Amino acid sequence: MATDPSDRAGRSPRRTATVFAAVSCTALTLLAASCARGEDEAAGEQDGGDTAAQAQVLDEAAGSDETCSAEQAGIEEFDLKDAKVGFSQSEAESNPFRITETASIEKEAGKRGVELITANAQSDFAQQISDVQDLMSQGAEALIIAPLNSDGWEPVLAEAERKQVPIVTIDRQINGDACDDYVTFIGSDFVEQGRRAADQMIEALGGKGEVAVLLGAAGNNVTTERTKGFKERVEENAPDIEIVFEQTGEFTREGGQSVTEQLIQSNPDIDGIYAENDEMGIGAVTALRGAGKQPGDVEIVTVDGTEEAVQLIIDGWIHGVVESNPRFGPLAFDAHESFGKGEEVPVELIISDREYDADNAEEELPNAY
Ligand code: GYE
Repeated sequence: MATDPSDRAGRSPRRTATVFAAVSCTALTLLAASCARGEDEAAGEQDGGDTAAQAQVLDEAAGSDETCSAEQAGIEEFDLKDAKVGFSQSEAESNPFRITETASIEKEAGKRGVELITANAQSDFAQQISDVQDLMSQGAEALIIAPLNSDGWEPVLAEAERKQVPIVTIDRQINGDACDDYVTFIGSDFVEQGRRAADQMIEALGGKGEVAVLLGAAGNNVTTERTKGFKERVEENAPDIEIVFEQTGEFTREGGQSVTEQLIQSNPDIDGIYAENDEMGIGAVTALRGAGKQPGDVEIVTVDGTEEAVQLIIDGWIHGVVESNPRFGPLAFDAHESFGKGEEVPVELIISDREYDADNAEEELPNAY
């Protein structure tokens, strides 16, 4: 595809995402998440893969029209099969989102016979920077990074450029120049997740009441965007819902619990809690239980889709959950494989997320993680 050499992230029509998906389905046969895979549906867990209902699915109408190729990025083409891949995980693997994400990357590397080296920064950003530098010193030729923070990546980006190591970021964004600094970002539309959480809250409260927001950790685009989408939608569609409390629970269960304990002190009659991930929502339920509240006294809406949160919908404690699917292995390796072959990869690959509520929680529980 002809691109303007002055524009390293060459523009191409929307169909690029479709091309990427088509390549994934035909050439790469390996568990392309973007395919309608009837034949895989039954296979599912048996071969260690995800069922069709669990796998990530690309939202082809979303994402960027820009693409990145090895040529545009100034990186030599490579065969992913022979490459050593480094994976840097951001947060501790106590959150099922992180456990499932790491397992998905490891499983996919195993399926493809690709050598994988990994590190976990345990929510310490300085640690993550040195983790990724270590992965490169250990010979990683391609990187998959789940960034803790969105800013502050300059030392890693400079070294990756010097060593010609392509970077695929998953689940949070690295702020930088697409194609110059990283090949692609794969993740959800977080503003849309916030809007959908707001829709659930508005429905749960009949459009009226006082709501608290348990914010995610600061310093990343996920928290900012989940907050923005939620607030905008409430403002637009539910003028009688007031957001009266906002505090970070750091995306952890303990954080969600302790912030909710404070919330109950200052606002004992709170009507709703929007927790920006399931772990904080589960912590909120523990706090509410401790305060003698009953299921349904406070309407809770969360984001992620963990088994425990979906079970809490069945138990009546959580009203609804917007999914954020962490099974990035297939798409992340597809992206590196295509890039290595010299193909154009969209600089943003947006996945579509499901939603859980009382109507489907029981039936969908097996798809939760
Ligand atoms: O929702 C949360 C985790 O970045 C999308 O981070 C991810 C979020 C996820 O702590 O559970």
